[in-house]
Amino acid sequence: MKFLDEAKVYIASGAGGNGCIAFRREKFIEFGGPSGGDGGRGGDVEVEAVNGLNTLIDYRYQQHFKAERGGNGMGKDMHGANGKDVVLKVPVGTQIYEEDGETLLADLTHVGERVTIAKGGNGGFGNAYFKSSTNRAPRKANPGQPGEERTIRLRLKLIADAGLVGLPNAGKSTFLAAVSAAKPKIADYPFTTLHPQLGVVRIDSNEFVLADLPGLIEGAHEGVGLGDRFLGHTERCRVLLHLIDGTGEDAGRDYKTVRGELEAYGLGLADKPEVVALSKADALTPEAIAAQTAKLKKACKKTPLVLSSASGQGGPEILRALWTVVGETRETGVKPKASETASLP
Ligand SMILES: Nc1nc2c(ncn2[C@@H]2O[C@H](COP(=O)(O)OP(=O)(O)OP(=O)(O)O)[C@@H](O)[C@H]2O)c(=O)[nH]1
Ligand SMILES: [Mg+2]
Repeated sequence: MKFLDEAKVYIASGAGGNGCIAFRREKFIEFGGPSGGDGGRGGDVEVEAVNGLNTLIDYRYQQHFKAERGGNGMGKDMHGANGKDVVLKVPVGTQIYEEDGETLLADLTHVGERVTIAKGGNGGFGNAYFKSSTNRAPRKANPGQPGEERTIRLRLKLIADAGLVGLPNAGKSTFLAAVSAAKPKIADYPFTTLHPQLGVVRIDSNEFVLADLPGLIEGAHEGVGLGDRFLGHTERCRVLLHLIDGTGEDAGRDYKTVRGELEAYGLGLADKPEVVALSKADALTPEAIAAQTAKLKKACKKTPLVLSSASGQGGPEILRALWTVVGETRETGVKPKASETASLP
């Protein structure tokens, strides 16, 4: 399935049906009186978060959604039918913005959450409504009210508990593949991963969701490489797993490059709890591991874990370290802060 995390959609709710002017005319019924029914209500446009979706790709192909118009009222006191609602199904984690891309209208974070973003117009009253003791034959009916039209932007921010960051080729996808059932593309060239991918990880009978993200390079915040647009997906993560390729020249420098990008992105990414690990340990001699670990320790000011996705070394320790943070925030119910200021390009 193709991945798309931003979409612009035009929506319109249904107009209300018109009220009707009619009089009851029947043999032997002298003063039948007004009998024009009311118009039906126009359909709403709603957005619902559903299970089993993880992309907004559907909204690349269909970008216009119109709810049905309410039916007009009719004679014999017949009420017009209400217009059908339109429901846009989106993945959990979708935020709805105004057209400007800055004003947040809604943030759908649970399955089944639904918001109405355009209300249908009310139907007009038929002349039966206007009858009174002084006006027994009103020739008046209301037109239905118009629906709302607007353009909205949908922006998906995946809901993962932990996010993988690092330079391209650091072994992020390999780690995700090793610890979950996800099958990300893995290859020894940079930017193998072009969009985020999720995997469910199990450790000591606990479960959490880990997201693999495209690699970051120096200048990503200015658009170099794939830029930092996918970093938005880590905004909701509770913890980041930062992998540094042990076979690189200087693990400390590589660490700082990625940290620099996290800081440049802002929105609190740099303040999130972080687990740091030196990857590809199986390809290194013990001396090289010691040297790289020392450099890394100096840069990140804590002792990095050592990982080899090939041999499995260090995997469980990393997952436990991640779970310590994820489990804690889950218990205390601390919700990762969803940014309200993020803007679409
Ligand atoms: N020897 C060894 N090689 C590894 C290990 N982990 C990853 N690699 C290799 O490193 C290369 C890059 O791995 P990926 O998992 O695609 O790296 P990535 O960080 O996802 O890279 P991008 O998606 O491009 O950002 C692949 O050729 C992997 O086989 C490891 O633990 N040991
Ligand atoms: Mg990858």
